[in-house]
Amino acid sequence: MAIHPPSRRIWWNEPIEKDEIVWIAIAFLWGLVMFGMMVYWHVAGRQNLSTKAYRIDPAVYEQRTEAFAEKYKVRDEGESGIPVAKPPPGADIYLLSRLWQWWPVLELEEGQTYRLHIMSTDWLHGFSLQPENINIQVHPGYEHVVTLTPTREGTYSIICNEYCGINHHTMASKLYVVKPKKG
Ligand SMILES: [Cu+2]
Repeated sequence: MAIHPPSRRIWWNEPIEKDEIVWIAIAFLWGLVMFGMMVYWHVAGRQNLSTKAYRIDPAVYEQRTEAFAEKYKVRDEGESGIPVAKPPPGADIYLLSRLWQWWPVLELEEGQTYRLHIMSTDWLHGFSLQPENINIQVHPGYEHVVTLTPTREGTYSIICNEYCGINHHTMASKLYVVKPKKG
């Protein structure tokens, strides 16, 4: 209770001021603009991906990823010992996220198109490709599929950008993009 109650008890029951109407209209119109921008960026933006997602049993996905890594393994990654898979151009490629790693490491060829599958087998993780700033929220139980064409050779970093527990900060990996071999 205020120290001095308003003199008119029903103080709010009066016409809205013109200024207030103007501000409400501006905010509403801006909201519509931003809503339209979501659609616009989805089509014309460079970061909002058109991903597809399918429900899948994590155990099945794990098996597929293991078979994929075994088939295309070219070496082991230095410190972590995670296999590096180098699939042929056009292949379906599999990446698995779990506490606290990305598995396997991928090596792709510049200018080739791949279908990238990503799934988490435990919690929510965030696929973030740096320094490109491509982000995909990785939900457990859903296989996310993105068509991807790396355009520049180099070593990219994959980090987890959804907090997923005590070792979240260690959940980092690499993506290698190499020039196609001639001949
Ligand atoms: Cu994570």
